[in-house]
Amino acid sequence: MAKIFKDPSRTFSEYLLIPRLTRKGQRPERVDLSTPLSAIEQNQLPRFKVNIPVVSACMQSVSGTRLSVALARQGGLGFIYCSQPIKEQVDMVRQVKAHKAGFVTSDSNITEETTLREVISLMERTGHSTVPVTSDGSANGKLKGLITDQDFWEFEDNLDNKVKQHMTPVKDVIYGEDGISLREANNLLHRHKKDCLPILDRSGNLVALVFKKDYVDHRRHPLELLDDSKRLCVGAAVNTYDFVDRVPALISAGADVLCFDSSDGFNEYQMEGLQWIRKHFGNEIVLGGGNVISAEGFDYLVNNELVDFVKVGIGGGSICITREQKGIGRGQASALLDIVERRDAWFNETGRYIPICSDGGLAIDTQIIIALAMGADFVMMGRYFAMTDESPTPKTTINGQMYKPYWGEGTRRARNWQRYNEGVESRKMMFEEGVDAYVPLVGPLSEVLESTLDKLRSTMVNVGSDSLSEFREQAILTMVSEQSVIEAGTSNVFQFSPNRILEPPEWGNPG
Ligand code: MZP
Repeated sequence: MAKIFKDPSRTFSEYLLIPRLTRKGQRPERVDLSTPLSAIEQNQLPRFKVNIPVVSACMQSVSGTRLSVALARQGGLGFIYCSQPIKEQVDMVRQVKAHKAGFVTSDSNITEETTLREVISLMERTGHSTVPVTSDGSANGKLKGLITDQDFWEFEDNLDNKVKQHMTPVKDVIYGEDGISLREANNLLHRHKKDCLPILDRSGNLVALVFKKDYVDHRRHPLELLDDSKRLCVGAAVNTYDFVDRVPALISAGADVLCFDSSDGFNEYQMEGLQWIRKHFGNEIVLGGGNVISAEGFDYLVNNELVDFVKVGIGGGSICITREQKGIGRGQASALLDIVERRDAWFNETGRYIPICSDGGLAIDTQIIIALAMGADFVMMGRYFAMTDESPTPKTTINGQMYKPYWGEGTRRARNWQRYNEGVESRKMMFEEGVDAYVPLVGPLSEVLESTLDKLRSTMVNVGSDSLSEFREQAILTMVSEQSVIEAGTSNVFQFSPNRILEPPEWGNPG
């Protein structure tokens, strides 16, 4: 007869944290949010840590180069998706590793013949207020000038005017020479009171741009995740079809962490992949497995000490319909609690600590906090990052509001058939497990993340914790009743919020 778990499937929203003693001197800004991604042997340090407990989902509409760079700059890790040809994934990994902090390759470029109308539409699409003008409209063409949103008046100037009539010509542009250090570039910006400094090679070709806002951002966010050579760190997803070719290519491109991207990782194909990677690349490469939702699934993945971390979650993702389509899945809180308990027992038995990643379904900041309190070492999110400026999809206006497309890896659009046909030769998709949707645009990743992490640090202080491991050990949670959920919101008051476009629960809280 089928076994039935005694407890129903629970979600994070059904729990609240109880404050513990806050000691004098404990301050949110002193809280350490670093957390391991690699397995820890007894009395040893982890081989790889992130500086904040947040990674981005291995998804086409989430983890491109720009988002991975932005997230690593905040101390987290982007996982470049594997639902693309090996060469394209490798190029993305290379681009993140090649990213020279502060030196940005211009991604919106025009020629002198471009009209103001086209410039305005480009600025709206990209959010950039300064655009380089090059001879051929490419990122590395000969610089002809710079145009900013201060150089024309949208409602006064003729929008058919050409850029050359309004731009600052190159002879008047303050620029840096290729090879200049970031410190020297920032000094030039400071001395000349500029917001943007183009870097030119000897022939006057554009090499990169340096922005004042990046300097400010760096000073405000000193947690950048860097490897030993001071390059940004990046993760990459792999699948069970082509790991023999994909893994060596990703490792030689410099990927710092690899992770199997599978909706159900409790299977022999993934085990074969894990064994192959360890056999050919040894124990140094940081390697994640998953997804699983039971202690049994966890045991299977960790048994022969192949994986560094285990991803937990099936069916909780915001774009996921696996539970409706196939009847498999489990409330994320129940899955996480079950696996964390097994992980802790495993640690006591073997001395090996396996970090756990709670993947998917985190719609509001409090759910991230509860997941970490329940024992997750870090969380993986898709929707949260899809909503930011840096996600790879274009901004779209619907009824006057800005949105971004966001689709699951189990949609026809993603064509990520490997993930949903584990080990099956045919890549024909029988049915979809995800939806194709839109999410509201919330702005720069750094701002959204800062707000989330401020709340996390503040809660940790309420619980008397200076680090995430203390937070897990000290957390006491209570389940909430329906009535107490009503009590948790404001009650019997009228709130006027003119800036609020959509109220929860339609979209949830982005940050
Ligand atoms: P969320 O943060 O948007 O709620 O969930 C992101 C997670 O959903 C991903 O990390 C992945 O585990 C899962 N996912 C991605 N695509 C699908 C799908 O098409 C999916 N069903 O479930």
